[in-house]
Amino acid sequence: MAEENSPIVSPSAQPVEAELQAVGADIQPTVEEPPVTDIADAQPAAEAPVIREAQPTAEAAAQPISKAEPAAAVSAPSESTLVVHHLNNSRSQRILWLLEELEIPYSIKKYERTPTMVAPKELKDVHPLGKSPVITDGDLTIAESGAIVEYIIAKYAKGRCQPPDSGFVDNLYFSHYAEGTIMPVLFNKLIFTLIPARAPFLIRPVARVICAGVTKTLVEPQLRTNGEMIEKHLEKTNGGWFAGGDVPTAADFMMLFPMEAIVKRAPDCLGEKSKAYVEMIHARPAYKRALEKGGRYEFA
Ligand SMILES: N[C@@H](CCC(=O)N[C@@H](CS)C(=O)NCC(=O)O)C(=O)O
Repeated sequence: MAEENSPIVSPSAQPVEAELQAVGADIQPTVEEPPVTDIADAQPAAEAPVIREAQPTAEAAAQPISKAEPAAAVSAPSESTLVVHHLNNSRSQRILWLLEELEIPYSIKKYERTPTMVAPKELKDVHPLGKSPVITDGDLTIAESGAIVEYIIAKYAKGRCQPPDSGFVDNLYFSHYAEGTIMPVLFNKLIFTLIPARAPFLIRPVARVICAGVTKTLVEPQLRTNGEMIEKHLEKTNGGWFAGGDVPTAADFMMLFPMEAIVKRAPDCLGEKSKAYVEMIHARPAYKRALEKGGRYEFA
């Protein structure tokens, strides 16, 4: 895909602040600064999706998971070993939503972004990259939201959150696509918004013009192409879950965050079905509980 050849893809695993320091930019926050909530490591684009015909209805999508399968046989909260290391305004909202859907006991340890919007250094005590989400479960520490979602579903969902056979590949594809392709595009958008705001004062107007040009000619077209693909897929699932079944699966827990970010940051790049999908999830009691527990979150 286009990203592979794009000069704007950042391969760095560093936080935005470090990246900007590396290019000699002033990293003091300014009033123009958007929240750094969609930091992603830029990755090569994923393969084209295999989109299959799937038949769920939006009505089915509104069903609580516990109706589809018996609730997980997990004991009282006090006995839970699962801790979500949660950074405000971040992808770890995905994990809270998943846990609330499954009604699994867990506790949250909260971390607040610093004034420069990166994660506080305490997160590095949990995992060397210092990013969120991270979970601990007994002796285990697991980072990377896709890995966390798969771990929780495999270990605690007791057969729930599974795609129908017909949606196996869609679930696989969109679970990986979320961090592998669409988040890097959003990251690029964020970077080109931040650079002018943090450039030395004298070159700021020039940086603004250059970055606006790159965003318009390179980043937004990619966002639009991705938005169209997502929309076409959701047309096939009739506005229901990504894997086409009656319950959300890993793909949904992964896809919501980038879709929320596009709704907020580039709404023109997402179609009506996609926006309705985000609203449908926002209306779910489990999602609302996750929001209450997680605290400040700009994308809902
Ligand atoms: N691909 C990783 C990305 C993790 C990530 O970049 N998290 C962001 C929050 S959305 C973060 O911790 N940012 C703070 C920082 O980079 O300092 C995942 O899906 O877990």
